[in-house]
Amino acid sequence: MVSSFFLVSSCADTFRFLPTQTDTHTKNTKLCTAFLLAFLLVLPLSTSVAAQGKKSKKSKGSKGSMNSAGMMSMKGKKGKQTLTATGFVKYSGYQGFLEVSGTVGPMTTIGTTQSFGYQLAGVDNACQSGAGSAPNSCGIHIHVGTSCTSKAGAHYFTGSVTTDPWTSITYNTNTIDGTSTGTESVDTGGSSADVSGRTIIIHNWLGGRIACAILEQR
Ligand SMILES: [Cu+2]
Repeated sequence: MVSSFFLVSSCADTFRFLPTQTDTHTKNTKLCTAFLLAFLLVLPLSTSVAAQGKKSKKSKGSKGSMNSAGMMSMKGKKGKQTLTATGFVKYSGYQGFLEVSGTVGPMTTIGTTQSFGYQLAGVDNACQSGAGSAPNSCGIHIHVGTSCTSKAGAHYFTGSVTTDPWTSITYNTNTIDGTSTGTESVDTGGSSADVSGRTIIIHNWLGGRIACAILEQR
């Protein structure tokens, strides 16, 4: 490129002598005119080729990222639906004083196993060392029901899971402030779509149902 510009500038010099043309000058001028024309033709061509090269590289890159982004959003919708239950209300018909608040989730599903953390407040202080001997004592479960204004029905499990996987899923209360945090993994036999919209039920130490919230994608 540098040598081309050098040639162009030396050609320009030959044009300076145009008024006093000699044979050599005429020859040089013709050669230079041809060269300049060729140079002027080649320069825009080469720059446009280079620009096209850049363009195609760019479009390839953006196509790739669009594809991977598309796949990620598909994954988000299909395989890894994340559910959360929050805004707990007293279980329908529960007359006790316990008012549970907090969150169960994010809940993710791999295969038919739901994994989730929970951060709760206002749970039963009697659950400080975990569950007692009563059925569902200090339990934290998905139930089949889909509303917190009516009864939630039985524990949720389906398909290849034929015995209740929820009987051992319990919380421990921190007696200082009545909170409870933890993580659980439960094979319910169902997909994330199967558990979406169902109820999360919190039980007290006696096994009674005290609080309810709906599992939703938020
Ligand atoms: Cu339950």
